[in-house]
Amino acid sequence: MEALQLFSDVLLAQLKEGDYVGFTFFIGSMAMAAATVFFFFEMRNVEGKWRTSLLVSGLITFIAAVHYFYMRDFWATNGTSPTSFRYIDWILTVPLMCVEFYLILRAFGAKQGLLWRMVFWSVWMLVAGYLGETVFRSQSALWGAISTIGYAVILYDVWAGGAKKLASNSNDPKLQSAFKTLAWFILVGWAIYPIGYMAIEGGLLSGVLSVESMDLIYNIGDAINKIGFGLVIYSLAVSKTGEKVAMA
Ligand SMILES: *C/C=C(C)/C=C/C=C(C)/C=C/C1=C(C)CCCC1(C)C
Repeated sequence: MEALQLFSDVLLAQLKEGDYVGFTFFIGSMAMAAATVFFFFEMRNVEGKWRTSLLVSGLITFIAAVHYFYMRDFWATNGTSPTSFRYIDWILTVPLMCVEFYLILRAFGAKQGLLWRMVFWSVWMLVAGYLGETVFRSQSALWGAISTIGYAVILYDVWAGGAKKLASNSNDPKLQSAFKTLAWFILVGWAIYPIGYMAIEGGLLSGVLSVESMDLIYNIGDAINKIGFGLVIYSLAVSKTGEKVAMA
């Protein structure tokens, strides 16, 4: 019996009553998995090049789903932040979100340089954030500021820089409005993460937020950004496919 109990303790993630952070890890893992099935199945309902965009959306939620299953168990077992899993997930999925931008802007002459620029600064942002949460946790504010430089460059690019200029060159209102929505995701949706980060001991919001709320906030951010971002692309793909069918 004892062996059996041990077995179930190890293999089955425990969800304790009132563990709201744990709830969001469970919900997150299922939501990411369900979104993945949706994006992959819908690929056959859209035309040509939009399939690649849906594929990338599905890859983003797939990678997140796998990490959420690990993070969920890590949290349930240890009651601490699964920081490494979190950042491995982000370092794969955030550059893929940059790929989504690039795929949309390619029709307006986006060069690969735009993609690499965005990928570089997103990796910068995440590496600095990781260092601030782990190795240099007592200096998390400094590393948060270094990370924010990367975030600011990306924001500049999509709101005022090269990416924005390409999008305004287009005469396609559907594309422009999808681009605009994605730019809002980066401005508002991505800003959720630094709020969670500031809950670290000694961080700017540590007096207001408990350190556990960091994971809660990250989980909410992930659901909004990964699934929401994918849905914007999905609806663009569907409406562009409709246009093509109407023309034929
Ligand atoms: C799917 C995951 C996404 C979209 C993750 C995005 C993460 C960020 C925008 C993180 C940003 C951070 C800062 C701007 C400063 C503090 C450290 C970070 C890494 C939390």
